[in-house]
Amino acid sequence: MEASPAPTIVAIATPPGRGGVGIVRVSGTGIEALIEGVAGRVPPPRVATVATFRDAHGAALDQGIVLYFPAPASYTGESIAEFHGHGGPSVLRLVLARCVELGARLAEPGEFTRRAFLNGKLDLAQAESVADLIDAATATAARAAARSLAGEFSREVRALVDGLIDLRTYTEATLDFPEEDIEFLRAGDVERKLADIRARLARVLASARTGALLREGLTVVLVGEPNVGKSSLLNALAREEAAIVTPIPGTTRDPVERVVEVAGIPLTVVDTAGLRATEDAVERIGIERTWAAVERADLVVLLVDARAAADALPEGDRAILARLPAALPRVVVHNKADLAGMAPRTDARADGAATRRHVWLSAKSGDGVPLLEREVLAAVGADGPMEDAYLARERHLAALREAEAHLAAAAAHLATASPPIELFAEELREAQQALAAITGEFSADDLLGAIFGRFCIGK
Ligand SMILES: Nc1nc2c(ncn2[C@@H]2O[C@H](COP(=O)(O)OP(=O)(O)OP(=O)(O)O)[C@@H](O)[C@H]2O)c(=O)[nH]1
Ligand SMILES: [Mg+2]
Repeated sequence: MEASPAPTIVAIATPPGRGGVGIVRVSGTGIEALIEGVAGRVPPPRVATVATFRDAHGAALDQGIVLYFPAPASYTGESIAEFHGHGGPSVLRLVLARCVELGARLAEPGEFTRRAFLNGKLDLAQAESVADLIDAATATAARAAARSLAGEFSREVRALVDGLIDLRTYTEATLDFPEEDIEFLRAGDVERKLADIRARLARVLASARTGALLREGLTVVLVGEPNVGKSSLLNALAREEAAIVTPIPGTTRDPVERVVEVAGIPLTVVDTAGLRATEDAVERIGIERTWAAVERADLVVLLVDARAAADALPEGDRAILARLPAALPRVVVHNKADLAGMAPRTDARADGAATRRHVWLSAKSGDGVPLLEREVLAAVGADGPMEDAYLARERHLAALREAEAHLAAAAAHLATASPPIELFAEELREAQQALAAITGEFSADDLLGAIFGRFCIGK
């Protein structure tokens, strides 16, 4: 895809700081002279070979191992050399400088992986999963990224694309025989095939949605009137005394947050100032910050006192619920269940057209907190199996949703009395294009820049 041979690039591939081993990595065409310049000679392909790394005057810089992967059997598809030396920042910089002296230029973030993509070693979704694996916040997220890297997500997407190509080929043949088109579609079982593809797409989307949660995590904001136990609940979830707890209403002023892992998903839990009308200027600022925290919430937990009437929430709490953005998922926690003499439990209540989940628990003793964790995941649709999640990105979800919309439109065309075949075919084409963008078959340069620019250097 790139016209003239790309320049040789070099980077320190191990993290900055001191370590047992440090690696300088070089990729390009014709890098043999560079290897000779650093290590004295070119080692046999893929054999770890001990060498002394030397500067231009022959003085030793380090002693280590050199590895040579001739094109195309390498990570980037170009020839690669790796100099494994001692992991000190100064010595690695000397080896790096020697490579630059011998004609390499410093790699940009993600440039090795970008070349792997451009040379067809990885598709775009796999390339993205390289960065996601490195950045994975939890073990579950790392496993999901490894699955995407191994190509499981890409295979699913490609299977969908293949199904669509089949359907399009058939439909477009129909366009050549306009008189018989309806019969043609019926004979080809087009309706059932389309339904199959849509069902399959729905499954991929569900796995990808869970995967996006694994990658991005969720922000859960605790709100409620003063003294209901918000700070106690944060501490129970975080299993540490993160926020100050006192019997004095209005204790918390600044939001306090902790990241806790629930079922592999990183949850950022935010404890906030209790909501009430107040003359205290400091408390008022705290309350403003509570509402600011709500703006970035993926889910709100409203705490109420379990001793208040359970079926009708108190006026103040109903006002808080009414002020939350309508689409924001919420769970109501009836805290201090111990004082109300109630056992931990959950319940669902009608909330307009939707249902609202309620949990009775004791933040002080921790009884019932696991019930809340489960309800939080269910409220955002993250209670599905994690084993088949793909570590998807927002970009992938958007593409899958776009494809879903085009296929829904295609199905609607097909269901009419005389289906407009051209419009039907066009929807299929657009659905295919949206899906193909995931694996990078149609991708603009600026998209590639945005994706690879966020990688670490040396990857
Ligand atoms: N018995 C019992 N006491 C609780 C429970 N949860 C909180 N408390 C007590 O209730 C009081 C207030 O708790 P906090 O966690 O500070 O309440 P808050 O909602 O953060 O209060 P503000 O920061 O003032 O808005 C403290 O004395 C807690 O020990 C509970 O589940 N059971
Ligand atoms: Mg508090």
